[in-house]
Amino acid sequence: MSTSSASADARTVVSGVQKMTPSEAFVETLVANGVTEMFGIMGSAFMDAMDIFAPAGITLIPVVHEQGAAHMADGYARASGRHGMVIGQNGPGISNCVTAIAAAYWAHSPVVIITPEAGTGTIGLGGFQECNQLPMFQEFTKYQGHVTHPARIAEYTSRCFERATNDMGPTQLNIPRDYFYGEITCEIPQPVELERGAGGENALDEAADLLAKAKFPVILSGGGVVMGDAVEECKALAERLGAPVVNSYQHNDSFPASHPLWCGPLGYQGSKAGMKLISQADVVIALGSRLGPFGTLPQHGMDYWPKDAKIIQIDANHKVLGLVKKISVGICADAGAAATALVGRLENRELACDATKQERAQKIADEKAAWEKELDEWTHEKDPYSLDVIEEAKSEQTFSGGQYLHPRQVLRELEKAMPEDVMVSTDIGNINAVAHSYLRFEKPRSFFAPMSFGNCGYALPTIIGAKVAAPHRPAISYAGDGAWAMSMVEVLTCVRENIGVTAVVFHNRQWGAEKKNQVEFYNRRFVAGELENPSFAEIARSMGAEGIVVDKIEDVGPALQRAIDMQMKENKTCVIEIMCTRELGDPFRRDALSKPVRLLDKYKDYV
Ligand SMILES: Cc1ncc(C[n+]2csc(CCOP(=O)(O)OP(=O)(O)O)c2C)c(N)n1
Ligand SMILES: [Mg+2]
Repeated sequence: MSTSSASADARTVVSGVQKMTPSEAFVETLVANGVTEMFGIMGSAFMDAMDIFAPAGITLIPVVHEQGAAHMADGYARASGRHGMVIGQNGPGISNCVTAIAAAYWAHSPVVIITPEAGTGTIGLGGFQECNQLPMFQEFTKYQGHVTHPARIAEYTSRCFERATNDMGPTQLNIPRDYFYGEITCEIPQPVELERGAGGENALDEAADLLAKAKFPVILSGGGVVMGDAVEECKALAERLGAPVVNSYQHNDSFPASHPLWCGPLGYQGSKAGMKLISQADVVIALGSRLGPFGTLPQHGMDYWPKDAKIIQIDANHKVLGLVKKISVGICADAGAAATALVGRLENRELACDATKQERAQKIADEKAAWEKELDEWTHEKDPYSLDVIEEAKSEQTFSGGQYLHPRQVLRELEKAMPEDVMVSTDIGNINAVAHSYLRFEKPRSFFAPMSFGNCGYALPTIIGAKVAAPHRPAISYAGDGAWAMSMVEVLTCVRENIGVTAVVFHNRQWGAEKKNQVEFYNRRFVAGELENPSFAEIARSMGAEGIVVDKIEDVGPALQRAIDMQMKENKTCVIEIMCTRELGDPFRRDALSKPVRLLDKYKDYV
């Protein structure tokens, strides 16, 4: 990767009102906001600005497909906390980004997408690559700055940066391509940072009173704890209360897994220990969480959400307070500042739960031990479909002459072999979902899952962006064979740009997650679910990366170790293709599917 070794001069922003071109004003505003890398594919629409990226200390990392670029910007933002940048050619280059910007929106990532558009002289005439680029993103952006005059380009650019971090989500900067040219007089705005604070005094007092009376308080640590760098503050609150801490869905990195109070994630394929403990809560502190509807669905046959508990919800976005779950107190605040304010209010106070701190600690330890034991013993899925395909697999050989492996065993082996300080991205799919039970982290900004938009093809480009932001950290992506094929072209980006990542592909020859719905609800009538693939390790090698096929359980850990060595020592990308049986964990959308009803005679057998 060609990282910017920009001189101090390149990074010094011009000050005061000056004459410059709009391209210069745009690029200087990028510098003022700390931009050093952007992802995208070049195009004539912004070539005048791109031409001066290098002397400004900005590297444009060229990708294979713009969806990849926008996911990379998301991964970059999630790993670093800084803005993630994506740019592309007007029309198709920009429309290619829509899915990934939607994903970034639901990950609350401060991504700025630069969308150069058709020139003002021809807009509306149906010219080349002309389309209205604002409606495409209006659902998935916090702000859309459309440059209305070349002299205002710096102002709009700057506002996009501010809104992306202050409103926590992608923003769009739409620039008619002719507005890069000319001569303007302007001043480059200095970024304005928002200090969120601890929330209203009354709400904090009320919350502290609830906590003082609580007998079994539980903390749900959400994405706000990750984004607000508030793990230490969350820990202090948890320790004062002796409260179990569960991670909100897909935020497994919101509390250190080695901490005695950590109980694992809620939601789909989450931790039974966490679910059992939160079900006993009389007060829940949702710290930095919107309490998204998918994240607290029943799981493992347990409807664990404590319906009678008092809920204290703390979030930086006031619009999510009480939106999904009924709450007793809502606090609009920075997660860390609010947690600290609560600890302060509880400091010299006798709490109802103080008397049972030991007892509760024991209960937490027991539940965790029971869950670990269950995971150790849960070597394969046990539903009738899975048992059938496991039986079938016994008489089959993989293309490399080995055996198909049980996904759960593979996931446990990967967990054991995880390097320190690892970053992991996951995709959407059955094995990736089951992986939630096995992905544990010590620090925030380590886990990047596709969140609520839930698009297949997320993991590889996202981890590439994360790796660019944090080159010193090992970076691993997980994907099923279906999702992998959607995104694997970006291996070329890794090879071309010398970015080393490790990609684990669970090769089970099917669109498994959706097939499991056909098993549970459609009497195993499989439609369009089978995938006969070539070897993904071989494809990786032909792209110039490394590839390892794993078809023996004892090879899983060593393969990961080898790939991480390649990544960290040689910047080399390696695809680990793990041959898995077709067995499948619990289905995704039990909440949204029901057994089919057919009224027409013609379809009567399809029930
Ligand atoms: C872009 C996109 N298309 C389709 C889906 C629907 N979908 C969800 S999971 C899934 C199957 C994933 O298969 P694979 O990646 O092979 O993983 P597996 O379930 O087999 O482990 C599909 C098609 C989706 N979430 N995103
Ligand atoms: Mg699959």
